[in-house]
Amino acid sequence: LPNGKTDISIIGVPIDLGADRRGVDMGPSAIRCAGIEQKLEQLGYIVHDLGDLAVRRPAARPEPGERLKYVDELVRVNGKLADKTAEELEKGRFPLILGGDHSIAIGSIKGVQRHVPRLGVLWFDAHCDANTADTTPSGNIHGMSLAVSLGYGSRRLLGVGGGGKRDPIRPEDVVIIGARSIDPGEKALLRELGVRVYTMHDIDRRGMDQVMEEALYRLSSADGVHLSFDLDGLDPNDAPGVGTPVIGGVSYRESHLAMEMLAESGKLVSAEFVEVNPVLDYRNKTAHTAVELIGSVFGEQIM
Ligand code: Z70
Ligand code: MN
Ligand code: MN
Ligand code: MN
Repeated sequence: LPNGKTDISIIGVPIDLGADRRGVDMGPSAIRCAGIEQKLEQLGYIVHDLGDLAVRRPAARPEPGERLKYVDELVRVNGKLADKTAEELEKGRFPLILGGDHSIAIGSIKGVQRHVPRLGVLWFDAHCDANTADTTPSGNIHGMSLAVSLGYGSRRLLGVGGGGKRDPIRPEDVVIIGARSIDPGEKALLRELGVRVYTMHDIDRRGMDQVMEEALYRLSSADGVHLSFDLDGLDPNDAPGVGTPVIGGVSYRESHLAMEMLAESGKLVSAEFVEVNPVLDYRNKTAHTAVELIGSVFGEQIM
């Protein structure tokens, strides 16, 4: 059991404003339909489904060229998520957050940081989400969440969850796995900070087992690890229901191995699964895959 806990709190965040594309707001429903509660109960956990955070849909579309689209509502919802995440940890429960787009990592990580002074982050993604308002090609805040957690980005986003009171995540406590679509500004920032990015090149060359072994070794200096799992890290053949499919991704098998190794590490304190888009899916396949991966994260083994 991760961190010896027996109770899991599911928090849904049905938001797509950070992606500025409809569909991922239905991610929490899709993952519930795919049987997350039954899966976790079969594994022996006590599951508390807290339902979904309330999200308001702004009536106005962003101006063309806007660099922080829907920032007001995203700041508000992420503040609520930080509080809720911290509250569940306070009760001794494991927070399992269902997105929603990847901007929700801003709030979840801030909330976990209140309880884990030196938090490590395992960021599984085709992208690096390390843009700022100055480098973003899209204005979409889901492409900025990791930068914010590292202490880079707009004042508004950095202030989520009483931002200033906690140090940002240290660059040496972050690993990215599965990257294959990185913008020039992201590359520059990640290189400057020395964040370890395990690209598809590394996975093909060395195998997922070696990559994960090294990644977990790097994270072992942290007090605990937060898993931020963007389903688009997987190959689109295995996970077609995502907002931004990128060819040449991590396989179903490799991703399971990664989650099994993460479970064995015993370092996990919190997790989120994001960017599931049932509108683009085939028979809820991506949400079912998410549930299988969550099983592995919580200790499910083949035998
Ligand atoms: C691009 C941007 C992104 C997810 C797309 C894409 C970011 N780097 N993240 N899908 N999950 O607009 O910043
Ligand atoms: Mn992402
Ligand atoms: Mn992504
Ligand atoms: Mn499994």
